[in-house]
Amino acid sequence: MASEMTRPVLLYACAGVDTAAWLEALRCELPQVELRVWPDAGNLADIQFAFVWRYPPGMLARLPKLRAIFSLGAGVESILRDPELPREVPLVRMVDPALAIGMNEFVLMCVLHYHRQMDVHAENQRQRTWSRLVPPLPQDRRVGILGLGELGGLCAGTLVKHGFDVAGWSRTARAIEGVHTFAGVEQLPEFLRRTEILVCLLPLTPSTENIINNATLAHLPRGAYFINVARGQHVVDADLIAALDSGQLAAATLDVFREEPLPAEHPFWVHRRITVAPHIAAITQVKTAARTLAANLNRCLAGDAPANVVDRRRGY
Ligand code: NDP
Ligand code: OXD
Repeated sequence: MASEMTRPVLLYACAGVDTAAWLEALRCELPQVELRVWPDAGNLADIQFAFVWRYPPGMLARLPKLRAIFSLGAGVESILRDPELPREVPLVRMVDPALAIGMNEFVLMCVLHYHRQMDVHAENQRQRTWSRLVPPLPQDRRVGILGLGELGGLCAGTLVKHGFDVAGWSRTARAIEGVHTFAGVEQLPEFLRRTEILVCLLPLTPSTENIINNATLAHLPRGAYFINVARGQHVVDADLIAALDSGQLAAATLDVFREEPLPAEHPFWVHRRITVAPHIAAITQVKTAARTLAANLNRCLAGDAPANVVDRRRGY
């Protein structure tokens, strides 16, 4: 094993997660690496790699020998907002099997919930109404996914396997077997017009912020459903509530919010047609993600470029 002097140093600077579990897993996956925990970082010039989530902005700019920044999460908009984010250092986002499994399960669960009209049955239960509704066949149910990347692409494929009529929208043209694909702003209205259950799985960028608003919601067929598992800033909250109150939307499941935790006074908590989940659609799990991080860091140590580097120009 390399001596203490020559061991590469990884700085751990993650907040809001189980740090003890992470440190144990990282020590196990990366025995050749010295692990330091912010703010107890020692000589900052020793640090070559950083693993971050909700870290203090400006911190990374103080690490002169930084070679790569690894994000604990898949969405990196908060890191990109750091005004002092080192420009030349690759920023790597989390692409991990457990995240994909979690998102796939959550989206499938929500789509099936609305497809089988469980929201209507819940309301009927409150009214003590026995009503045996006949759901459409899945091939007659049009589901649309905004974002066809690691997570959206997987969810689209799963919904196809369950027999749904699936479409997806991305920035550049994509081909996924069995999925009707649309790309670019000019094709967004056409995509929305055919979408009865809309799922948002876009990254948050200047082009996607506030994308769910009065104008876009108006393109959906009346009585559509909306599932947001991306970021709260994709949605104009007041427009979403107006669409639910007018019947343009039948119901929505929201896993992400502009402010998290969702403030106690926020109207989403008590809206009859909104289901709130506390940002749990897909959770970065220590067991698999530590291994993913280790594999990527080892690529760097072997002189290769890390996988899943964020394109700073695109913003994701
Ligand atoms: P990817 O980067 O793999 O995919 C992003 C997709 O969005 C791509 O298909 C991309 O298009 C498309 N896209 C980006 N910008 C635009 C645009 N302006 N117009 C149209 N399409 C666009 O991301 P992931 O699938 O890994 O993750 C998506 C998001 O999910 C994350 O950014 C994060 O915010 C959220 N997330 C939420 C979690 C939760 O628990 N709720 C957990 C994990 C992630 P193209 O294919 O052309 O590049
Ligand atoms: C993520 C998230 O981006 O947890 O990974 O939302």
